[in-house]
Amino acid sequence: MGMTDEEKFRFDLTGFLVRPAILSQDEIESVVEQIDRIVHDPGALPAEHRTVPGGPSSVLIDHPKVVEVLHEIIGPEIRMEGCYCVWRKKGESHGGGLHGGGPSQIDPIFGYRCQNGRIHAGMVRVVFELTDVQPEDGGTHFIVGSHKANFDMHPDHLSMEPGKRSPFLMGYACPAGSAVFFTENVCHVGPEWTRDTPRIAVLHAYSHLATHWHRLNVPPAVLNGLPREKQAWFREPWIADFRTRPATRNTLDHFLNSADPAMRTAAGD
Ligand SMILES: O=C(O)CCC(=O)C(=O)O
Ligand SMILES: [Fe+2]
Repeated sequence: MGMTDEEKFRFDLTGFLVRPAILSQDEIESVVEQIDRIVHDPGALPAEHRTVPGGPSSVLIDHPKVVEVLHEIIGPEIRMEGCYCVWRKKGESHGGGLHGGGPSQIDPIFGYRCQNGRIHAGMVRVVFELTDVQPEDGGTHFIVGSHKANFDMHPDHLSMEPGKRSPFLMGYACPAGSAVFFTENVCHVGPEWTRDTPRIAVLHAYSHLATHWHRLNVPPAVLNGLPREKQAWFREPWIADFRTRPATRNTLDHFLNSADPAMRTAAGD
């Protein structure tokens, strides 16, 4: 259980990590079918499945092969704070070019540290690739090591033009159903997709239980349609309630045993 020493070494060195093929063929197919409908025919879906992480895609919220990594790189108490899916056609990109990296890691939301043999990352994204990906296809790319850079990203390393790319820019090859973890502070890009068939992926953001960067954008119908143990991943961002003796800890178990709504301020309030 947990990360191997090699995975820890790799994540600390580069700022990202691929866990290949963690999803079953059935899981891949049902999430791909849901995203196809979300993008092309949302009316065919029940309201609680019309965005991720509802319906079949809810399997990704607390996938054990993801949670065990997040516990080692963020900490024991974590929450999920955002997600979206992509159906990216040839020529489309995430937009905005290479972003992140450098001294902005000082912000505790993104902060990356390693001390006493433990990684403490701030926000971590997980990309669930639902098709096979080769580096030249245009999956997420990273300027490796930039999550620990002490100087601003140098413009010479920010080009995505072929022939002018940084030698430190790295993508990945992985089979459908893989999870790609990266610290939000590593300089990264969602490049132009180059393949004829689309990039189909779900992107989650996870944080320490005490922080919250993205305003919740999951529609109330989707959140309310999740089983309680999955709603718990969207619980309010606090650690302890000192009005009780002993203080109440905002653990998953506490949420499951209480009547707290997942979030008091769901999108659209
Ligand atoms: O589209 C991608 O591959 C990367 C997306 C991205 O940069 C982000 O979600 O922060
Ligand atoms: Fe990004």
